[in-house]
Amino acid sequence: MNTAANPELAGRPDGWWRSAVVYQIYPRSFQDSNGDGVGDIPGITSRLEYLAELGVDVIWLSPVYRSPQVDNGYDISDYQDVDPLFGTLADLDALIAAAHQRGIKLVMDLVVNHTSDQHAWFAQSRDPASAKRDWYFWRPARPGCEPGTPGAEPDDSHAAFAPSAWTYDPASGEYYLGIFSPGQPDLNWENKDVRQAVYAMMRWWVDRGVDGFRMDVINLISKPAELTAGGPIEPGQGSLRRVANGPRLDEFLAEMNREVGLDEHNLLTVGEMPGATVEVAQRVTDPARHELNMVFTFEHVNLDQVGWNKWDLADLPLPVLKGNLASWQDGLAEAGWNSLYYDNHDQPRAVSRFGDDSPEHRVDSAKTLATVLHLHKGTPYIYQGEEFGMTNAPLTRIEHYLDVESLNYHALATAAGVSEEQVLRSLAAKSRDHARTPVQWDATDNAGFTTGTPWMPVNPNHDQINADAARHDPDSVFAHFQKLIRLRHSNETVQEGRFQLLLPDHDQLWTFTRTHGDETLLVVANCSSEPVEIPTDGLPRLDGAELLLGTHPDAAATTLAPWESRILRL
Ligand code: TEU
Repeated sequence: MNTAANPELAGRPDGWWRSAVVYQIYPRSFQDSNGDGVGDIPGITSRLEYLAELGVDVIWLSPVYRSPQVDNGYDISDYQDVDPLFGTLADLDALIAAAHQRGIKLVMDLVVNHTSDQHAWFAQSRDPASAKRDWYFWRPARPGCEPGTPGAEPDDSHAAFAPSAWTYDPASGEYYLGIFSPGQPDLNWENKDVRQAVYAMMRWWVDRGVDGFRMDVINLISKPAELTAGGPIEPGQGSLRRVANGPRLDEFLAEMNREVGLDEHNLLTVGEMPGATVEVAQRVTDPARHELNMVFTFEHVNLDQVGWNKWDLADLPLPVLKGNLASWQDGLAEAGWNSLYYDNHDQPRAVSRFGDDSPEHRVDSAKTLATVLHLHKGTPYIYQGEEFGMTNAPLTRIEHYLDVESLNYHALATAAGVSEEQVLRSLAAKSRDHARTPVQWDATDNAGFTTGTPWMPVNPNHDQINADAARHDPDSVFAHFQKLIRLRHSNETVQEGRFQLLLPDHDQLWTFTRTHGDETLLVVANCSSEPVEIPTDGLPRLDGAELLLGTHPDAAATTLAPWESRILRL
């Protein structure tokens, strides 16, 4: 049941991930090594020195498995091979070894809520007589409807990236479930052979030396009774929310932990959980339950939308954002653990979204946003390019977009009569494509990303904003991230201190304390583009406080400059 002894495992002491900083790589956009315009694994290996210089402990590698790339690798057709687009298994082994040599761990993305429709399991499942039929969700047409005709889908659920969650298969006359897209059929976790096949695959990766798993939409694996009961489905308005946090979620996660030896081998485990509440996270991350180390909440990245529709834009007042993070800090204060992030491959760039990406304020706002996030309790995640303040891209026409989610939204919304202008406004604010422009390594034509034609154009601002410039500037966003990472590594209060939000209703200041033993740290951050007087009410006395890290030179001033932040020891 457990993995073979692996000498690499020696490097994972109990709870090591509590003081770690993780760096997410989206391989397609990180570094190309062979001139085909797509980032690849040898490209990542060639940049390890950069990551070591930044000081991160762990790489989370977005999917490099074999895939038809319907959703850029989140549709896997072979879990135990590397897609030729990204290199070979040998390249991946070499990356893991080279990372380990530098003391950097590597966590794989695990996408097991669904496979690709090109996976061998699904190919077999298309045959109603196959034992694999039950590995996916197959259902007849809606009673009284002609199979395959419009409106005959088993229910009205939309897929995240397609009009319907049900795809008709003419050969068997039935529909299969794919809550993301037709190319991503959902696995049936009720079937224990499915679960055992997933665990065996995970053990194979652990034996190969990986240090953990980031688990894609893992809170969707236990489907609601209306789906698992097997009979006809009540037609109704479907949403991702309905399939989240199902009845057997904790049971499946505990079983996976046991069968793969996740805790036994001190692997880092983080579950991506859209629709998870802090109560779900309390259960899942309670160490006594042996499920996962931490989860990615979506609450804070869904605050600038109306309801469940990310394209329906809403203003986000600072008290709402900081209050939400504080509620997770409080909720997981006793047991459990937080993950901390603003950015990933699905989100617009933090400095454009929560900061001010104008030339005047970009650097300071990127630094101050980082100060705030990295001083919360939990494991911080940095998304490639965030460490030197990459911004959203100037995507103004539908032709500029490549992502399946954006294109599907554009098609559906315009067909439903939403104006082109409004659709483009939503896309410009929220498209996942902002995160996926190539990393801006330098000021040359293709930003040092490729010698060929990049699969997605580089952001034209790479002449100003790039890693090379940031590394050579002691006042850069990059230098600030380095200091924040060093502070986390060296200071126990940053790692373990109790969090308390101060001035919760202040519209511009994000202030809180972290307390551990005798030490109290105070963070005061001006999250606005205007100067702000530091209030005397509601904050501890600042005289005599020691500045651990600040964004501006005059750290004694009683007025904070726009986007100025200070970390003080009281
Ligand atoms: O994302 C899960 C998820 O909920 C997203 O689809 C999210 O709703 C959307 O991106 C917000 O705009 C994960 C992966 O991170 C994402 O890249 C995949 O497309 C998705 O699962 C399916 O595997």
